[in-house]
Amino acid sequence: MTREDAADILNRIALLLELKGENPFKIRAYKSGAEVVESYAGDIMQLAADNKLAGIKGIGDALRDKLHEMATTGKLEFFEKRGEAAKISGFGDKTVVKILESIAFRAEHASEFRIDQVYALALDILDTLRAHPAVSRAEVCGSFRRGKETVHDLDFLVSTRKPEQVIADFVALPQIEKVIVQGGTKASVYAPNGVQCDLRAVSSAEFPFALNYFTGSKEHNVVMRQRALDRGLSLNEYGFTPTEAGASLSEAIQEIHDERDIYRALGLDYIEPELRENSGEIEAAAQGRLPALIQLENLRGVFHNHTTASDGRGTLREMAEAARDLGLQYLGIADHSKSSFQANGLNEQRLRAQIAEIRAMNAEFDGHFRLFAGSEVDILKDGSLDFDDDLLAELDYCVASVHNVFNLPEADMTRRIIRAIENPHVTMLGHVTGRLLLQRPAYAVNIPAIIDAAAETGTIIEGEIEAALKKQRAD
Ligand code: DGT
Ligand code: CA
Ligand code: CA
Repeated sequence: MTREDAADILNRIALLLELKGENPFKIRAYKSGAEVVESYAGDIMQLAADNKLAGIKGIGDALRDKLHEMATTGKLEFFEKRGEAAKISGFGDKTVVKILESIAFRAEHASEFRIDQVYALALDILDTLRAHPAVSRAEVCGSFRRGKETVHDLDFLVSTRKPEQVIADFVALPQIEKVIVQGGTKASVYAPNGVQCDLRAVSSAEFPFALNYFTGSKEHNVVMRQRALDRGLSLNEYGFTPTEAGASLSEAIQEIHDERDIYRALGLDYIEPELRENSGEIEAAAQGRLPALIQLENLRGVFHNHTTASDGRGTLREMAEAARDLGLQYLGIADHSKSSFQANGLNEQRLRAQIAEIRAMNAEFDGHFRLFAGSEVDILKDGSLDFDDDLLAELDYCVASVHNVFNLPEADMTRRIIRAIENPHVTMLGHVTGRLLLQRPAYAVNIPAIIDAAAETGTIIEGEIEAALKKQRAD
């Protein structure tokens, strides 16, 4: 093996580590090792073979062993293993690039969690904190309380007169894997699934202010603080302090017992955490025109559901029973269509059989509950649909979704989707951006154009809109 070959392997390892989001020091060690191997004045491969690399600057112990292996065996097992996917077809191959891109995407989001992945843990720790004899109030704040789809960490807040005791008991909880830092009034720890949990302990008087501050968002806080200043109050996580201009307010601000009082003191209606993103909620609260949030009891049924006929986990009957147990009034069944073969999509014959099964089952429900027969029909590359109109007309509704050829240019993808929703049988557009939370990025699509087309054709759009628009604005 020549020194160029060896340097090349070290550089490739550095690239793979980079894509994987590894520790930058490690990456740099491989890169500078490659440089040394290329430029060293003596016969570095001979030195490596003879185990005489000690003392050469830029070549640490780990690299020394690897160079010895390469010089003596002509290969490096560590790299063969790591680079398997890359080696089979060589760099530049589309598949390998895709794999590496998805590794990089995952690495980029490695410290994020879907809210459902941390929900049970958060409530479990919260219950434990609330049961603590020295704790009077406890909440989970941050992005979790704002109901974001993904969170970086869990921010717990308690009010107590014995912060040190509560912190000590918190870090000793069985739900905690590792303590990162521990102080007199706060601690940061890791739970076994890798999610970081922060705890802050404050007094009862500070609690509403800390709750408001640590719920965020940061952008919401900035505007709240400015609004307070405009009224002669300085606002932070501990309380209101009158500025010179607000000296006359010192009595009024004694009466703050919960978050509502903070908003009231600033001339605002109470803003639900889910709305605190500085996206117009403060103006709306000032004018008394905040929207009412959807409550669980507003949910009467759902439409985008799969059964074991395609890639769902429950049978049709199990799904119907679960929906009735949840108190829903109806359930739409929309299994995949035939082009989604990876999801065991239904062909015409299987779909017709399912429609008949649904009609028969509905006869059992004596009017209190109803199944709707639908399909999640693939939008093909050109915007046509996976089933012809005759079959679509037999369905109660139709969800149209993109499941393949994600890499179209934006204009083509937009045209493709608009063509699909212009079909009068299409009731809803499924997952408009194609993203999988923390797994797959959104495809390129012109969301405002899709919204216009959907409004024109009376097509419902499934979720994701807020995230998609936010991304579009950021871009
Ligand atoms: P995350 O953890 O990235 O999912 O999102 P958050 O919102 O939970 O962020 P985190 O945990 O860093 O902080 C919790 C809250 O604390 C945040 O929503 C607002 C507040 N906060 C944190 N840092 C700052 C800051 O620099 N300025 C202001 N005004 N508020 C902050
Ligand atoms: Ca957080
Ligand atoms: Ca935090």
